[in-house]
Amino acid sequence: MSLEHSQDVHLESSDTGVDILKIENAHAIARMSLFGGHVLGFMPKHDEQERLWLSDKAVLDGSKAIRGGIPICWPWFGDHPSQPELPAHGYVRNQNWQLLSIDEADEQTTLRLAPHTTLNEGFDGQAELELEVRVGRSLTVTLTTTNIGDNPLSYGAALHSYLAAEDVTQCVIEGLSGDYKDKLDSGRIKPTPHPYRISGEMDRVHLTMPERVRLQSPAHPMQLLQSGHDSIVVWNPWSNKSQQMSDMPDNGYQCFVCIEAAVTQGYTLAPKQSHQLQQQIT
Ligand code: TA6
Repeated sequence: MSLEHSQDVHLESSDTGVDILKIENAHAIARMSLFGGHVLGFMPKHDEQERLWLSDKAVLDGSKAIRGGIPICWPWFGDHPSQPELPAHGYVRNQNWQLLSIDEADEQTTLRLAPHTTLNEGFDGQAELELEVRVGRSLTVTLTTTNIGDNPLSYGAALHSYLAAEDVTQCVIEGLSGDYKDKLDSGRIKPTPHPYRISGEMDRVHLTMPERVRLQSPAHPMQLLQSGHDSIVVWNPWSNKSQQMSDMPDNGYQCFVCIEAAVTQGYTLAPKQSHQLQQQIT
């Protein structure tokens, strides 16, 4: 189905140079930007609680990645492993995506999108990339990478979800265990804290792959189900870093925590093989 014939999906605005789609059905309201293939918001109708945080200083003119929502990090996570001058988190969040299809069913509205190109400096793989966004009582985001070349390819990725919180210090993360790499302490390996509270800057790569993680908060506990990941990243910039980011309010750190389904250790695809990275937010 095309946008012109859709009941659930409409072009809400494009006056900032970025096409914003509004998706509404009986279960939820969501918004996404075609720039970056970027989910901006998801609000179930049963509790009318927004699940994603979007910076009110986010740049929505296509000149830089959008701060908040669910940035798509691909084909690397974080800094490029050998070319640190290249953009962090790869390049597909910084380009226009094409809406491939819309499917409208009783339970959910499903959009499929693809980036303008998967080729750019820093990655020599021949890949197809597709994003599926399912809006229903839950939000399910699936990033599928397919190796269409004749050689193996390795890549990294993340669904860099900014989860909304009224007061992040009132939140507790449940479901993580084992060790994590502390990116704020030269990648030192440390044990997961219990209870897992957010009380300062954190940038952690948890090396376990729990399917289910919960973000307990007074307003609206969230359940995160993920698959295809090799790690879960937990990030909050806290106050100093928030003040240093022009697209982040000074107190922005109080209103979100990133809990990301990620491929941070590298995943290798044989020719013609596909891999799916998925996160469901309820
Ligand atoms: O996912 C955590 C992280 O890698 C942090 O190191 C921090 O850089 C964050 O991503 C945000 O990155 P961005 O490039 O979107 O500002």
